[in-house]
Amino acid sequence: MDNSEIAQVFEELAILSEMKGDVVFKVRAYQRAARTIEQLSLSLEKAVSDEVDLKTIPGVGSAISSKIKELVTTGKMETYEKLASELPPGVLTLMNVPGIGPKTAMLVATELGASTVEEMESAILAGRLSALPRMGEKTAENILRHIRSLRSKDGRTPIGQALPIAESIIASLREACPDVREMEYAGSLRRWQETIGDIDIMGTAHDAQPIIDALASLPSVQQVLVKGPKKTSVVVHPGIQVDLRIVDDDSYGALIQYFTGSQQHNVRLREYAVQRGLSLNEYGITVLETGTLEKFADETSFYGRLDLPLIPPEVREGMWELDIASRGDMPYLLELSDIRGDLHVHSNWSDGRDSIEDMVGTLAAKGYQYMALTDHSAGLGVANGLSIERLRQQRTVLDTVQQGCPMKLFHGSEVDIRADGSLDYPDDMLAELDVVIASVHSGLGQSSEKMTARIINAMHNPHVTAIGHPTGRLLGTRDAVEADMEALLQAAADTGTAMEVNASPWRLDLKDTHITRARELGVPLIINTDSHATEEPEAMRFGVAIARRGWCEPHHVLNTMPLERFQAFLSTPKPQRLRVFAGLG
Ligand code: DGT
Ligand code: CA
Ligand code: CA
Ligand code: ZN
Repeated sequence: MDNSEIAQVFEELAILSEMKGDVVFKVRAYQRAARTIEQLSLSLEKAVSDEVDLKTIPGVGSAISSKIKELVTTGKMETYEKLASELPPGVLTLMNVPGIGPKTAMLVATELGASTVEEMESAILAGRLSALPRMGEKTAENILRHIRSLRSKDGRTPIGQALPIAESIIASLREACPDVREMEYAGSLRRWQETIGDIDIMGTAHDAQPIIDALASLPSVQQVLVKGPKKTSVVVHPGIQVDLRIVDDDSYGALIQYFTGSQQHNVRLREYAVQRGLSLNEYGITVLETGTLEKFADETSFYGRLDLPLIPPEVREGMWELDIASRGDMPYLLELSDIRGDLHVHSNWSDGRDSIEDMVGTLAAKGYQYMALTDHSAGLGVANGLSIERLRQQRTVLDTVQQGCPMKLFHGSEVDIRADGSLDYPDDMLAELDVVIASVHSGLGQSSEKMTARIINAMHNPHVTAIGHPTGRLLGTRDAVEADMEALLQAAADTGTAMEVNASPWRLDLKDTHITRARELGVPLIINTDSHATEEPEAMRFGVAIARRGWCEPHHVLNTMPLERFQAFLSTPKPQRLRVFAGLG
């Protein structure tokens, strides 16, 4: 147990003791001990084993000294355990809400029986808090406001918003504290879940305090919720909670593993470990027989200790990943570097912001072998869709851009699937195009029967390469259309139509579970960014991650094909082109 862990225990002891209603000097003594221990340069563990008199340390009297000895030698502290067991469960959790001090947390836990923030919220909404003495309507409202400010509208933030925030925080902390060694985001963000409850950041450094301080003083921080010696929680603009933890290098593997979760994955992994006589926690792996705690500097060695390969974070959902990994069957999941092209790209010829030249330049710089320019069809008269005349004109422009461009440029269109299932360009026009992405953009409220038939009808068109953003959802803004996904995927397999994984983080459409099913049915998947500006091709990483969550390997994804094979795929008539996709012809 290192000094910071000991300090943490005293920090919590102070809170518990205050809740219990202990005399103030006792509470202060624990707080002071926590701070002193954190600053200490000598290791308390070593000091105890060398029988150094701890009372020589400023702020450490005989009571604190014996508590430290107890903690270091037994790993436990009776006073702490006793206090924690006397107090209602969850009181420390409730204090994560700003404005909730120890007294209120106790009151809420005992009088309202709430042990989680959610339970507290429902109790307040039911008017049970304002009914308590010394509380009242105003306090209740304030607490509710604080709970809400901890969350965004529906309680979760789309990954497209959360990820850049996390990345910029990490970059700022690294810049402010050159002492930072490892630092990365964990939790749902590292698993690339489509929405994020809060941002968890883990790191290692010789000295945690400057990093904790640096986070608190970032301009985007609205509120500091908790500030301990090794961890802190803050709220950053626009109301997203960030939890930061710093440990020593040799514990990082266990830490990042624990806080990457998912909780369900960790529960399963713990069961798996116990069967092997091992117990897991955020500090390491304990051999049950001897009580020895083994530490792990990285996740590979952590999983390795359990005779498992490193399980990719994207599939740590407590589903079947442990069975697969323990059988030695963990597949190589698709990576960003496997992607060879982007086949849904707009320019300022329709509703894009940037020119064809700029979009092509950006994609070529990524090292892609091919791309498809797919501006909108004219149909709705919105999005500045291209008339047949302009579409043909665009082709000649693209031919010119192709000169001297190292990347193959396919001419395509994102053609609208009309309400009746017909397409927005006649077949002879579609036949002139290399790539046709067919998408639904209007009449989104149709019944499931109508919508399913409408999309399947488009799949039967021999020129339709893929269905674009198949469910039409916008994360947190617009629900998916009603449609029978199983029927759509089956029809895609039957007709040889690809299904798009739209990588825009506001769409992620198809989503992970659909991707799994599509893969099982042999439906070709195609990961596109639907870019409308030169910064958007960057979104490919979201598409790849969501495909990894669906256990995609490169051979499940069309645009991992080298150019020649992709061209062979396009030039083979549907549905026989599936044989090219399957590597059979
Ligand atoms: P979120 O923030 O709701 O999007 O989801 P997560 O997965 O990021 O959850 P979070 O931030 O509460 O905790 C991060 C990880 O830490 C979580 O995936 C697993 C681990 N963890 C946290 N609390 C517990 C716990 O009480 N039990 C277990 N087994 N794991 C926990
Ligand atoms: Ca989280
Ligand atoms: Ca968290
Ligand atoms: Zn579209």
